[in-house]
Amino acid sequence: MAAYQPTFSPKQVAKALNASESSVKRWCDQGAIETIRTVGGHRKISLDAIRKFIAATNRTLADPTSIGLKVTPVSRSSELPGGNEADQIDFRNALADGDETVCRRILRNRIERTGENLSRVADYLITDAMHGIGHAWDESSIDVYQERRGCDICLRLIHEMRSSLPLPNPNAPIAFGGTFSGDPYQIPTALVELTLRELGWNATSLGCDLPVDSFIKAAQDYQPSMIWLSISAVADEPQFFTDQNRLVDQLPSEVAVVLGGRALPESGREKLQYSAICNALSELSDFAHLLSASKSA
Ligand code: B12
Repeated sequence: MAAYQPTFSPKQVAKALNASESSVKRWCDQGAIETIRTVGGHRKISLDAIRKFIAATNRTLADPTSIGLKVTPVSRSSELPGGNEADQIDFRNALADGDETVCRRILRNRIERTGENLSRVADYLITDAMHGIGHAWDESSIDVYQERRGCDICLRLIHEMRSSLPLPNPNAPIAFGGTFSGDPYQIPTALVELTLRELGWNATSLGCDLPVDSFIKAAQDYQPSMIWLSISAVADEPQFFTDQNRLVDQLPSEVAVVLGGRALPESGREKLQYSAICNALSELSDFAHLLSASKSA
């Protein structure tokens, strides 16, 4: 049996959306809001239908209490640190509150308004917010569940952006990457994939926690022009250096190896083999452009 769903009248929904009752009725009749008809022919709207309408139209619930929703108290003991622009502040707060709809709306609006590329907007909002959440977690001003929930929301948003891109051209250069064993950080490698896809690369993030042998096997299967390694956690530095060298030793010399990430060891970099170290997604874009240009020259 389907779970019980409370339903609301167009008048209640109008109040919640800060719209007129006649607009809500029109949206119902046009099919923009899924509507249930009672035996007496009255329109009834489920919570699910309201959620779908809000997500599809980038609206917000101006008055959630009018449909019986509690306004979740923001359990933060201080503001999240980060960028100062209104979009960044709103996105950070919505992410900490687990408000996926608002996060999605801010992200989409920014893409539309600025015309900036997806990975730039993602970096601007998502990276900033996750850094802020990390800081707040460290200061115990937000809970672990809020960080985990924020992470999942970001991954879904990145996935949606990736899905909105056209499929790579069959002749597109191939790239793959991920993180080594012991590195559970999913967002950075997903952002690298998005960045390269947007540049027209056939890029695949293989995810996290991959044994070096799996990287080597993937290199044989993919025959890539580029491999990226995202480094957010290094449990055992000597082992990391050994694994990184073992991987590169197995690659044909024309494969570019790109390293990046907050935990890339500062010292001992001369022991690593790489084509580029990128501190930011914009640096990766520049490098990928150079690489494509040199291949087609
Ligand atoms: C989410 C999170 C986790 C999650 C990750 C889950 C997941 N599914 O991904 C989990 C739960 C695993 C986790 C665990 C831990 N975490 Co944690 N975590 C974070 C948090 C809040 C966000 C990470 C993130 O996604 N950031 C967003 C990404 C996009 O930002 P980024 O990493 O800076 O990446 C950018 C660049 O570095 C670059 N980049 C990255 N990789 C690459 C690769 C290439 C090729 C290129 C070009 C660029 C590039 O581009 C990215 C976009 O700009 C950070 C806070 C922070 N500052 O990031 C803490 C943070 C990293 N965690 C921290 C800690 C302490 C831990 C734990 C030790 C906690 C514990 N006691 O268990 C464990 C350690 C886990 C381990 N095995 O190492 C600390 C690390 C402190 C330190 N000095 O190292 C941080 C900084 C929080 C804090 N402020 O204290 N964590």
